[in-house]
Amino acid sequence: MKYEIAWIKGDGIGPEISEAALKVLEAIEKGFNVSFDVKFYLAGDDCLNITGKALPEETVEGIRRAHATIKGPVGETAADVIVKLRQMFDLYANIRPAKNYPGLNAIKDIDLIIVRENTEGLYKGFEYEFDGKAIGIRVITERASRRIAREAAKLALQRKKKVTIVHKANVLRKTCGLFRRVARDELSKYPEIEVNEMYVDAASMALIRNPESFDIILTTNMFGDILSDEAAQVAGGLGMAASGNIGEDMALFEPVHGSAPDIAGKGIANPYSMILSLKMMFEWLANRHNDKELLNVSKILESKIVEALKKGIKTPDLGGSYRTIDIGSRLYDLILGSG
Ligand code: GGG
Repeated sequence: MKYEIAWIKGDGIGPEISEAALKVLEAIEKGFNVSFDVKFYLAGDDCLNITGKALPEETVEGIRRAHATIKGPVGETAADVIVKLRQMFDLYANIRPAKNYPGLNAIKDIDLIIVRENTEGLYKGFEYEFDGKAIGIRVITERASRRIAREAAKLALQRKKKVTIVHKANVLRKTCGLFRRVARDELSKYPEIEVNEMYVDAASMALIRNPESFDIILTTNMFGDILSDEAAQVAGGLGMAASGNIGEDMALFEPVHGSAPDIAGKGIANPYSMILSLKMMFEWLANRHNDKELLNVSKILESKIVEALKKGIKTPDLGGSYRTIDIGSRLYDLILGSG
């Protein structure tokens, strides 16, 4: 089967890390019996400057048509691009793994997944300003809380069977109160899963103090956004952090980080976040289309990343001296067995 992939390079370092990831995709198509039709679309700050729109209709339609989407980081237009796409396509589960890979300066052992509700909370976009006041409305619904809890349970069952619900229900009594209540109710349907809960402030401390105590963190939109940067740093750096925005039958994969304008164009950005996003996409497509070859490819790609890291094939943020595109080229060689 040929998979149509919508690809948005994005802003800042997005085009550079895309080039490296595309090199990896090229090797995979050469080395395995899998095939992709990549179609490029614009979105983000540069797109806004060029076309007058941060998220043009053509991009939205391209994403709708594709089997899956890969998106690079965007800058100041995140609310008009990624936050909008999540709501538009109901990509309700933001799956953000944080785990140690060899050769990184990890703070501590970590192997967890943040399961972030992706369509509501403070990111719903209900913000108003008037008379010297700014007001934001936090929306938490039973429907969205229940389905994200179900997603957390699904993942926990494949792992250590432990879910930590992260909230701030002692202060945000109604919104976090509902999230906690519904998440607990949904998770109670899975007696084999150990469920506990933590306030978000305590969780942010525990992520540094004893990150190995977490398996699945289930949380609301903004808390998940913040905690996933922290977890990525514990694992060795934001440049390794990939994520999936998953809906019923659509998915978009992207690095967790932003567009890093300070290093854009210098050829030193870390593309592993984008390459690991590819790996997550392969896994999702494989499961969805029962494609054993692609599932195998996702495992092989991860093993090649591990091999590359062990060989010191790293960008400066990880203590290496490789350039962005060289990571793609070296992985290309490793995948095709000539590295
Ligand atoms: N600090 C990481 C970063 O800038 N991420 C991009 C971002 O803000 N994305 C919005 C989101 O994931 O909700």
